[in-house]
Amino acid sequence: MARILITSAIPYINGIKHLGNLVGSQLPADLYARYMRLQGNEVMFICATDEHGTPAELAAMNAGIPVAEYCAEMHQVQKRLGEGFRLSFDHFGRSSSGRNHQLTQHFAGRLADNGLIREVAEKQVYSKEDGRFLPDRYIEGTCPACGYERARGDQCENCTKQLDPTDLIDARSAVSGSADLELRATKHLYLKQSAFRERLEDWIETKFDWPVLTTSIAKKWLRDGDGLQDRGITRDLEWGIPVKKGVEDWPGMEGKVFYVWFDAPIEYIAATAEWADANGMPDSEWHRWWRTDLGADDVRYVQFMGKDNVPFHTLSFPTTILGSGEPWKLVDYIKSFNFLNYDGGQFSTSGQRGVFMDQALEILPPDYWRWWLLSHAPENSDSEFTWENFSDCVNKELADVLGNFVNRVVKFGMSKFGATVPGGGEWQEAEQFCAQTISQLVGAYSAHLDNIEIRKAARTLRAIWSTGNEYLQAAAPWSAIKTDPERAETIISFSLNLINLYGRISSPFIPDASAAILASMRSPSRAWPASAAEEMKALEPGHAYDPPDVLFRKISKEEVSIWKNEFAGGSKPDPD
Ligand code: B3M
Ligand code: ZN
Repeated sequence: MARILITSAIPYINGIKHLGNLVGSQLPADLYARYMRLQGNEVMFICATDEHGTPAELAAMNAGIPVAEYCAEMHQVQKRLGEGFRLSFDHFGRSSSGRNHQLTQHFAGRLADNGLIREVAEKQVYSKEDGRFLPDRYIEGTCPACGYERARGDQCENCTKQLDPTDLIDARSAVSGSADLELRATKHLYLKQSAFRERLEDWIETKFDWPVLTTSIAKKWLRDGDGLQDRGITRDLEWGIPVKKGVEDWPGMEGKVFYVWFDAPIEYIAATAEWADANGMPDSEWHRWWRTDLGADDVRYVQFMGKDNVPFHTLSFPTTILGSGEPWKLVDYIKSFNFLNYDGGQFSTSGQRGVFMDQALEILPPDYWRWWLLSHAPENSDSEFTWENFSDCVNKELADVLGNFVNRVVKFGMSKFGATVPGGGEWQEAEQFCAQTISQLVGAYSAHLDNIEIRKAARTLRAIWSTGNEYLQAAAPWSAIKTDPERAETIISFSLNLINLYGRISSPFIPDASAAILASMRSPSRAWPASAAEEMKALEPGHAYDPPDVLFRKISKEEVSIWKNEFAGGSKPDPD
């Protein structure tokens, strides 16, 4: 069996994520991790919170609490919500961990030793009252283009114009409000990404099996003259990983921290070390996932992320890895996603437009969301959430097709034959045909999951469920029982086995309903069926089962109109 390392892009700490964020990395990564485990592979599934950078400091400032406290709290909140959606991480770490400090400083030291970091002298805004350099986002003033009075030093939120801090009229510190600002000379570290252009190009060229979305973004950045510029990897912030060369101080870099995008991907490695620490394991346990000289040479590493994160994972992070000159594991496959829109616009965190993870779980169980989101994953283009589409999908596919099948078969079976699988006679043409169709579909379903083609996998699973319904409708045990009770037994026995199969193969999409099905069928195994045809005889005559609770309820028109209103958001839609 194979060893699969899976990472999801690590969500920013500054607030609860919306469903668009969820379907862009964590949820599809979970689908894949669950499937790979069912297949009997050894899986390491890693995620974390991304805790550094100006957004974290600003969010803490708004909340009026120290940033370390804010991050600790929000980490717990995000961890709990992940559990609520049944995200089966082996570890959900924190980019502010000691492990990440140590590894980030280690990588920076290696890159410096290998001549891949240069120091650049710059002039930067310094606030005398705050006693610190201010990052661009910490400077506020009037936009020279539109007159908006709260424009930031990097961009005007009102007219979207990109700005330099010196463009602002009446510039002041966003920390203290002080206008006592001056330009001072300072130094920053730059990572010489450009030195890796050819190596990265050659590497991407070999990835002919990657999604076009991933390679097209990577190639665009490699081609564009300014795409692969050397990048500043230090910032003037208090919260972050102090700039050090390994364990040594870095002269001239006092008071500076690494740029959040430098340390965030390193957290994939650090979180695996955190996992080993949390379980009292030695370093060798995480090394065997990450160091090709220490056991990771047979690991397949798959990353999941939104399209906006692709350049950092195809160019910057590989530069860190390759530039270290050490045998760290490089990614083997990158699955990226377009954006999910919300009801005719965009999700907006600041405008509270759309459904956020906490709200979603307050109104419906996780399987409802998982099924809709995954079956509409924005793989080949952006996709859109509407309440009508969501409720239609849940009502038809989960309640009518899957839920109703289980319900009808169990109800009828229990009332006629009691709580055990009936005997019946030989399979007839209807069973042969259904079994054959389902075997083929399960094969296709499995192939789509292997290829991480999520919509195709969902479509095929839906077809597997429908095939059962069509079979039951045509076989009509409720008619057969009147003239040929043994025939009715055969049909119910076959159908109970179908239910059992559904429980086995549906769990990557809908883990709770699958667990409920398997528990009620007292299923002898939870693993992926080696052969679907064999599986259709797994529950033998006389095998006892229990009636499951209602698996899915329907969503009413009234609920749709209430929720539509409730989640429409207060302010104008803006992209974030
Ligand atoms: N936190 C951006 C995002 O959540 C960023 C991902 C980091 S992955 C190393 O989309
Ligand atoms: Zn403006």
